[in-house]
Amino acid sequence: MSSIKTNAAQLLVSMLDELGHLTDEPGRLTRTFLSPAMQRANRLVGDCMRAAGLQVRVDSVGNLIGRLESPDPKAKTLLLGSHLDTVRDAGRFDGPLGVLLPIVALADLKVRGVELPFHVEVLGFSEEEGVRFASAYLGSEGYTGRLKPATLALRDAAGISVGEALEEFNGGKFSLPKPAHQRGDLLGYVEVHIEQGPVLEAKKLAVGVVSAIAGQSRFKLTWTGKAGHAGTTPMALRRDALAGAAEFIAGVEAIARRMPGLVATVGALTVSPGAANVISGAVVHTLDVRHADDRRRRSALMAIGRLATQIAGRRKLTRAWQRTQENGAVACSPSLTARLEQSVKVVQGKSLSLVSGAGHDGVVMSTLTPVAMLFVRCRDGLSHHPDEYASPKDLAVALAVMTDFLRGLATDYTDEHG
Ligand code: HGY
Ligand code: MN
Ligand code: MN
Repeated sequence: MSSIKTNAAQLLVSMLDELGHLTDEPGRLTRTFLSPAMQRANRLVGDCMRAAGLQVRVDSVGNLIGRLESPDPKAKTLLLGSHLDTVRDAGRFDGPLGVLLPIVALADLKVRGVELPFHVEVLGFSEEEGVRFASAYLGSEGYTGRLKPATLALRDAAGISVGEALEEFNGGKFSLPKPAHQRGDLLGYVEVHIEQGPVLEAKKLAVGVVSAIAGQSRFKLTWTGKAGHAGTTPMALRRDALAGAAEFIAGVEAIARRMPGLVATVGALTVSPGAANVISGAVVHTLDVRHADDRRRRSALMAIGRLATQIAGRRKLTRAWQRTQENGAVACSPSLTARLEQSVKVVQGKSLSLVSGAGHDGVVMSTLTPVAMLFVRCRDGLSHHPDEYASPKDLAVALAVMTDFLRGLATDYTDEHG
């Protein structure tokens, strides 16, 4: 690896480390939509973008956008990026890697005197994980003009709606944004992301390319029974919301275990009134269901719906479903991916194509332009955890792939556009 590459990788590692300290929750890494830590992250990464020669702005949905203009004002634009928000108690790579790596790669090309014939925008999306409002992709939906009025009504734990949060962020008024670009102006969107799975590690590869991103459905379920005295209410007379939810959650897991390729998760649950000696009257929990094949995901959702109806009937509970997210599986662009694959082969000798079980901003960006993703090996496939880790050596490989990809795309572009 050339010395610039190693220095560049070391610079990337130090930027990731520094960004990894910007949190809303002391003692662990948590950055959520429009939070103070997110705004500090935008300032820090914005400074890195400026240092690399990019013009920096923040849009009305809180996305950080760094633009590097080509000498040709009529040139198309290549989009690179990922998200700057995190899950709760997160690792420092999921998201930020895909924002910081392109910045370092562009700075590296600048040091080498390489000027790209197309414009480049590096995007730091303001909300991909869906932690604060249980609805993911608010940033990329804003950037692509796909933020829906219904999304503005979603409320966080403090009862603040998306719309109110955006009004406050924009000095009192907010209107749904239009797409940041027209489809014809774009070359595509490329996202670098840790794999968040075990495949690259098992294959002893530093990087791989993504063929498709699994579809996902997310819900908020509310079970309502009847609170009562834990000591005096006979078991046969109870309408215990928590017992019903627990039976449902175990049933969902059994359905997922039976269907290959299906994953289903209940990650957050609240009980009310929430006292040791009170039978729970209401439970609210999330449900996240994913599969690479939309038909299989939908048939799993039917089975899960039937299970809920059966449990609610037998236990005399009511249940309400609120769908907070629905994304079909997305195939990555064959041509952009082939270009990326070529660079992987140049740097790593061989490539590997894999499906992403995790969702990514590429799902939403695919509605505006062709997408491609580069996956980077992460230790034990661990993510959404503070021990998430990608080695400097693998980051150097990913950086070399990105710079080779940009140069290769520049050659293709010049051949095509003169
Ligand atoms: O949940 C996901 O798949 C991603 O990490 N947002
Ligand atoms: Mn994530
Ligand atoms: Mn991510």
